Amino acid sequence: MLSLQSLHILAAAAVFLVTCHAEEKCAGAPGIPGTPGANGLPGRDGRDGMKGDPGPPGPQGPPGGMPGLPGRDGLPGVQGPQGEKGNKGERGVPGPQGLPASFDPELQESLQFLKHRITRLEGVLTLEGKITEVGGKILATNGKEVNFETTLKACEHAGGSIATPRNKEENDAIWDIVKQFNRYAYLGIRESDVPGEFHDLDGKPLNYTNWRASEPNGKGGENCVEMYTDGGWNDKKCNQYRLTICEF
Ligand code: MAN
Ligand code: CA
Repeated sequence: MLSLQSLHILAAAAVFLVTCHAEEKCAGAPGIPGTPGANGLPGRDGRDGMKGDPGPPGPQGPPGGMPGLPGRDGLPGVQGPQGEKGNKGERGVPGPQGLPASFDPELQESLQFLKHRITRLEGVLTLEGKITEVGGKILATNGKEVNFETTLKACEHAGGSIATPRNKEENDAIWDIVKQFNRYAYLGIRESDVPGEFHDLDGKPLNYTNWRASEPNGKGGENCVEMYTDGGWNDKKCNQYRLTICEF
């Protein structure tokens, strides 16, 4: 097989012969190429490569070594219960002296506005049959029938108290509600420690009564008072279900 060098020589000769063929004088044959030079010295080191990934953790050491350093703190725990209420602070310094209410036009205007508005609201509620105004009192029912204790609680919860007639006008206004619902209602009256003697819920004797004929007749066994649908009163046990009527 021919070496690479011999091929070069042959190629050069062929070119010569072809070019020479057309000319009158032919040049001599080219010399044989010299042998390749020796290898150069090795180049300088390249730049450092990128840092490699950390290797896998090594095997666990033998037991019996020193304990390691404490770990980092854990996550915070859930919030604790609210602490006890603190003591009341000291009273602040009094504010600047204001005008007497009657000389304060702004206050007077606010009062007029509120009065007018309340009057109109009362008109709507009266028209709808939700309230009855009698003297300075407002009477109202929720239409529910419950025992005496529950009536007291319901009225108190609403910011009022159980209806207590102090005169004929008030008795008639309560009677209107009793008739409208056709249900008896407990009144704010209870038997005192003296059987047959009845007081208001403040323990004061009554200035007005409207007992039905032969009432009260419970003789200590009927400690509450109900209004019949004829407007008259009967002493009655306190565990009956009666129409809730409150006064405000
Ligand atoms: C029942 C009870 C009494 C009441 C009489 C009236 O016995 O309601 O409180 O006095 O009826 O007849
Ligand atoms: Ca009775």
